[in-house]
Amino acid sequence: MFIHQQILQKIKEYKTIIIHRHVNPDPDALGSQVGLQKLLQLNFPEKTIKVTGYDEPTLTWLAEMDEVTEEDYHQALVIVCDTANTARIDDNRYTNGSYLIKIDHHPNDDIYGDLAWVDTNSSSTCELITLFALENHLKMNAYIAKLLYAGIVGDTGRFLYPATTVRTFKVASHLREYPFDFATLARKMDSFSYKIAKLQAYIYDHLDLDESGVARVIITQDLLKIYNLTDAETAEIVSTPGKIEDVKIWGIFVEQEAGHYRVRLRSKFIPINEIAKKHHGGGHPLASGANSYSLEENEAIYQELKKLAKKQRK
Ligand SMILES: [Mn+2]
Repeated sequence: MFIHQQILQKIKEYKTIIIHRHVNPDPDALGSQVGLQKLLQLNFPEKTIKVTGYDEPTLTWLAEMDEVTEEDYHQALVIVCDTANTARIDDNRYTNGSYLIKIDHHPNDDIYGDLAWVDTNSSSTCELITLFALENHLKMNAYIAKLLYAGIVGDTGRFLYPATTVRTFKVASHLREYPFDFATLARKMDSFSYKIAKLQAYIYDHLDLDESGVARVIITQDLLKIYNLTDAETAEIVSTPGKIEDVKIWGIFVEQEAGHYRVRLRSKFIPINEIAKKHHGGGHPLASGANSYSLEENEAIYQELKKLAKKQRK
């Protein structure tokens, strides 16, 4: 039996289903979580299906979370979307259900759940949820299509990143058939606030770029305060250095309130996830995250990236 059929069978067995996703949600996390919720609500109106986690203020225009009680988890099926490792699951009550399913597209380094659908060739978890709907012949509507489309656009950088495949376009074209307000969504996902524009200007102005194409920028807590930004909002500028032709690998070091640095690593060709793993992180070969606990470690990460770029040039 195919995995999407196995998942559907489990869904049919449970009266209550609670869907989680990762902390610091992006459109793919939120779109897959709430897209799956709305899909199941439409197809199984007799079931109770809830979503849980923190409401990310910059994404409430897309979807909002439910009130989920302890009792809700009693005999419930729990599904976690778009989350590679358990430490990143938003709302640690995910173990309180009777059965756990993981649906994701990140490398499966942390194997969890009673059943897992992990497809690292998928552009996004929203692509997987759309496939799940198509393969199982489930009904869809405009809002579900909008949520799933938003996630695909988010994770592919609007069909720019190499994970964008023929299947991604097929799935996206299917979603586009539904009458959601495409123009508004496209504009929303392509625009940023004035304070983000200011932060982008800062990044272009303060980028350290070496001759092998490795760039870094450090965003301190003071800077976040000056621009009135949260750590979550800095997600919007992760792709900014990559727009520069000369930049091949880049790291964005964001100082956290607790004092350490969250490091977002990106690369155009050379895999950088081994460096992320070495520094308390992981992720995709070309898009990873790490954590640094000192200025020395920030420097070490930058030097390791440079070494990697130089080695590849030879
Ligand atoms: Mn994703």
